[in-house]
Amino acid sequence: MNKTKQKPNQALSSGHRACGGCGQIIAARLAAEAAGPNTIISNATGCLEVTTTPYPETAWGMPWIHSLFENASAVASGISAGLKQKAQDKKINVIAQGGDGASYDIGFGLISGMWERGEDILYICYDNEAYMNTGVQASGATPYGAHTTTSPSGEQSFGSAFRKKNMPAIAMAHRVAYVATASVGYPMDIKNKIKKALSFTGPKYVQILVPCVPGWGIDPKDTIKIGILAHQTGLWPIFEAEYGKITKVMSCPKNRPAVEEYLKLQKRFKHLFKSESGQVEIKKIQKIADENIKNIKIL
Ligand SMILES: Cc1ncc(C[n+]2csc(CCOP(=O)(O)OP(=O)(O)O)c2C)c(N)n1
Ligand SMILES: [Mg+2]
Repeated sequence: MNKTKQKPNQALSSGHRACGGCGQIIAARLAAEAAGPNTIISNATGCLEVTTTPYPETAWGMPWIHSLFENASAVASGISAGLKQKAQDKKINVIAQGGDGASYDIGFGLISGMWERGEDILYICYDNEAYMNTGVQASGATPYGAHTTTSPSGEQSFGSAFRKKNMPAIAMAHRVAYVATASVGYPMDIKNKIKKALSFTGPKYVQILVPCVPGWGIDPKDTIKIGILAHQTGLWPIFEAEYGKITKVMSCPKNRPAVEEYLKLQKRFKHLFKSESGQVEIKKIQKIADENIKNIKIL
């Protein structure tokens, strides 16, 4: 255990229990730093909560609350209402955050309600594409072909048979003031987008792709590289939208790397490289990347 005392004003300090190379903890620190000290965070249950707040310790240097897996957005709504009641001069940012399971699945209804009510809250989804904290079960964000413990690869299966749900598009359909996607592969982009999001009044949604070392079966040194490849291949489009309309897109290189370059670094896709029928599945994944590029007009 790291017994170093937390430095004052450190948004998210070292000494937490996240894995070496964890994409989520890197992204969460960048987001907390960008938000600054006048911020209250409501965190869903998940790896981020478990690794940063083993009772009675905390790695957070700012007001932070955890209640349940599903209700980070409802707790944030309560905080926001309380702040309004106090009518203070200082602007306090309210952030609700959680993993993809908390955001795409179990907390989805409460997030949708928060957006409908136009709450002045930034929701951040740290998307590691499965329920990692409880042992890598598939979520609505799990991509096609990925092996998880509930979509195992084997003789009868090539991993997840379902495509990743398009949550940023769902946020846009709610006419959320600002929607952005980001990847831990581009750290400064995360900081800029969090700052920009907080400059809007009303609901904001930022989804950050965060590779998970044990869940994706990756080398910890490859987290950033994989975060970049997700974008460059076209599998993870990075863009911004305001009030339901796309305003900015991060362009991909002219010669996009093939999806194999991304897939081959991850054990969750290794079954696809073992047979000819696996190659057919890889072609389907390439098609998903090509469709993303076409739909979002990245090039
Ligand atoms: C109502 C309820 N159901 C299930 C759980 C068990 N549970 C805690 S965290 C978690 C998975 C979290 O997954 P995700 O939101 O993607 O975050 P990650 O751990 O991947 O960062 C589950 C299933 C719970 N705490 N509460
Ligand atoms: Mg997850």
